Amino acid sequence: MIARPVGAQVAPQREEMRGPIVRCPVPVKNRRRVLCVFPSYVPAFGTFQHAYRLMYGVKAFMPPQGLLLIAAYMPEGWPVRFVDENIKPATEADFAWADIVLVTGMHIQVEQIRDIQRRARAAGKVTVLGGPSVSASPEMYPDYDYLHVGEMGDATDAIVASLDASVAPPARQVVARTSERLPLTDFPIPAYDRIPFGRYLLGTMQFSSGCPYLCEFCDIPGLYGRQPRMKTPQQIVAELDYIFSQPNPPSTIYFVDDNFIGNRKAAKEMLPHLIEWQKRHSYPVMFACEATLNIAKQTDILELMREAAFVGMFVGIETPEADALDAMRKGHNNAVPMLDSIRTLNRYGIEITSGIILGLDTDTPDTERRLKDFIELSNIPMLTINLLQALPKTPLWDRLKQADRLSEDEARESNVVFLRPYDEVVAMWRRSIAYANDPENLFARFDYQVEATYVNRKVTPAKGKLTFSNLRGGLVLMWRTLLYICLLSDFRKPFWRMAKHALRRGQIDGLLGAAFMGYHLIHFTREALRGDQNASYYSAKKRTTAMAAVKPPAASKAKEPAAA
Ligand code: B12
Ligand code: SF4
Repeated sequence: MIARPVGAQVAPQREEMRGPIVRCPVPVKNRRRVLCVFPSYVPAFGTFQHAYRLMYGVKAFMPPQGLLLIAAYMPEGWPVRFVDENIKPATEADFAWADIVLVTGMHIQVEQIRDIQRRARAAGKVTVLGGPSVSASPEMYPDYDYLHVGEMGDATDAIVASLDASVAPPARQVVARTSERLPLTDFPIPAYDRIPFGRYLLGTMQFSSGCPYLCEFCDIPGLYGRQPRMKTPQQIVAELDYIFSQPNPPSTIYFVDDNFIGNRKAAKEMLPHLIEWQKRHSYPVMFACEATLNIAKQTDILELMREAAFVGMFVGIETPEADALDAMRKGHNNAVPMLDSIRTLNRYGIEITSGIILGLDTDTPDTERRLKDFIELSNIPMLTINLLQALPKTPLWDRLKQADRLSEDEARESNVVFLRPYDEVVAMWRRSIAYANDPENLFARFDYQVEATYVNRKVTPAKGKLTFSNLRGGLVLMWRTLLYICLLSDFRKPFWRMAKHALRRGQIDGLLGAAFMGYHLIHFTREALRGDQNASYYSAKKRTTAMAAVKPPAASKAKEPAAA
């Protein structure tokens, strides 16, 4: 998409803002052209595909931090091209240009990851795969030439050294495992100059890596460690400066850390720097993050987050049932009564998005009713309700394997053999998403947020956001909301009810957020209920729509995977 040697065509002042450039320290002798390709997402509750039509130019959810970091880390003089296939597929010309093809991705993107390898191989290029999927399960990718297992570190340097020596595909697959991680304090500023921010719904940044907890189903502690490692506040400020020196910088930035308060002290020390930066620039951006629900006990941190303009948080609530939380080793969600925690977060202007898992061993015939009660009482507008899936290298996987409860049947929605009958569990999932995303229920919960959350947000100066791209984006979103929701949709009535309330209270940001989230959730749920989407976005079940976002170039059509 963007073909320029690292740093060469960046305006001088932008390059200065990037500060001292950290790169791979391996001394290289050759010039290698590097093509970074990010695979397309599988449509999910949390990727907002349907809502893009309401927005100006948006084609993808968030820029991929991991691959942007790797792009920035490449040795000086190695030109980098960056393609996010959610925006535009890598073309034959891209593959022909490259000496090396770097790919990343999650398990759910497995088909797309393999497809990129096939296209690169057809062009005769050497392929390298890193990221969370291969780090957890290298055996899933026998066809890649190099596998990078783990975070950036000694394995990355070893691969760079090999590629400098030769770009011929090695006779046997090379698996490089990071044993010494590069400290986050030594991370380069991700290659934000390679991406068209205007095509993304949100921007991304990373402050920390790792999570101290050990929830049974989660592979984060195994992949990223239990001792959270942090960037310095100065790095964060420098990244913000760099992002805001790019064309069309984002109006919301999502911190990709698994748990923003993995190290509370560090978060508390960093936040004043964010606030100071926001004040200095008249608050051009809002923030969102992921954190554990026990953040509700840290009201000093929440106050700082409010002041820094944090407006959204993804919280892995997983289940409202206390015994189920204990069983999955997520007892920390019970630290404060759940509904109190949610209200506390709302009081600081933070709207919660909640992950929910069905199909747990602790589920009973009462689980569905309890979930619906929880949805009604918590008034959380957006819930990503998924079926339990066992990820490789998790305690859950080990337990189920021992009990012979892992299924390889690709026709199923999950690889877990549930304790309750499979059809009942899937039917419960269907009824639950239908209930949660019924337009009346959904917009009633957004309506509740107007008083409970939106009015509690910091009132920030309009000046910081008055840019041409923000104005254009806002006007287009308003116009398309009017057209596609207020006039053409069958859910215009409940939407209008909420919209009038929000307008009366001057909560335009909240209103527009509800419009695009609601639009996606309602449409996505209808597709899921028709059977076009599956219940566990981790599962291997063949999806008809998964590959629709990427149309490979005509000549390589023959290489589309069977799932397409
Ligand atoms: C942000 C995020 C998202 C974003 C994606 C944004 C994006 N464009 O990347 C969104 C919200 C879309 C998302 C959705 C989902 N996500 Co998610 N997500 C994350 C999260 C929190 C942060 C990702 C990130 O930026 N990390 C920071 C970067 C720096 O880390 P990294 O990517 O691992 O990169 C490092 C190394 O891996 C390596 N590296 C990475 N790429 C490459 C490439 C090469 C060539 C090399 C050499 C090295 C290398 O270097 C980097 C620096 O150390 C992670 C958790 C996590 N800690 O990473 C989960 C995570 C990636 N998601 C996960 C899951 C399961 C999902 C969902 C399936 C959840 C769901 N049930 O709906 C959906 C699926 C989306 C879809 N339908 O396609 C899992 C993946 C499990 C796995 N092993 O594959 C993770 C690990 C969390 C978890 N355990 O639950 N997610
Ligand atoms: S708190 Fe979240 S990131 Fe940490 S182990 Fe549990 S599920 Fe994983």
